[in-house]
Amino acid sequence: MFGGRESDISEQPWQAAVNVYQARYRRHFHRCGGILIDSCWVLSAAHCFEDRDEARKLQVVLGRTFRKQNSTSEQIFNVEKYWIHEKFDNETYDNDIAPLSQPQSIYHLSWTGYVRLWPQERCVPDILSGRTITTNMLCAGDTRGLDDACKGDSGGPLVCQNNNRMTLMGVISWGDGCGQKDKPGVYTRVTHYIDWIEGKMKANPDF
Ligand code: 4AZ
Repeated sequence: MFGGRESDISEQPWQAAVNVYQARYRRHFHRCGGILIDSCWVLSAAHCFEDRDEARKLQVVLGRTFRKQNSTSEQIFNVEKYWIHEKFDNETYDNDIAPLSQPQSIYHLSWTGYVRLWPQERCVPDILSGRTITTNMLCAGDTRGLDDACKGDSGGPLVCQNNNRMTLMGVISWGDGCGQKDKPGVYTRVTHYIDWIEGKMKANPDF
């Protein structure tokens, strides 16, 4: 994260961390963020799993406020299976979304940046070093360059308060550096994937 303020996990209970086991060091390492969206389902970003890690090496941690600090409220789950979006494009990060199933039984970085959604007309390649921006992406940031997502946050949530409910709008995906003035972070536009995610969940009802 860049800027932001510290927030306790009880304020953002859907925040998850995804860790990967590294045999060489015989322990898990933080890979990405994640979002608990249903009792056995966590959403993350597809680019977090580009090297096609085996699902059994993945671990999801819920209930932890600090990535490297155990907490009495934490729950650690194994991952049974995960799905990288079929159309994930590893050049542009289009369709950067991946649901993980059966978190059952690390690290959590919870923060509340005051980032705002950027109008789509300002979410253009010009402000992001010419990189492609597709309609499956949305920009959010703080125009002063104070608060932003950064390395290790990918897969984590962008939530908005809507009619008194917190609504998941984005999955942290990429950016041109972190916390630069007038440069927003780029997020996967979750509303474009509701049917796709529900399809995965319905096709795998045992989770
Ligand atoms: C990253 O490397 C990353 N400022 C995520 C978000 C942003 C930059 C980098 C946005 O995971």
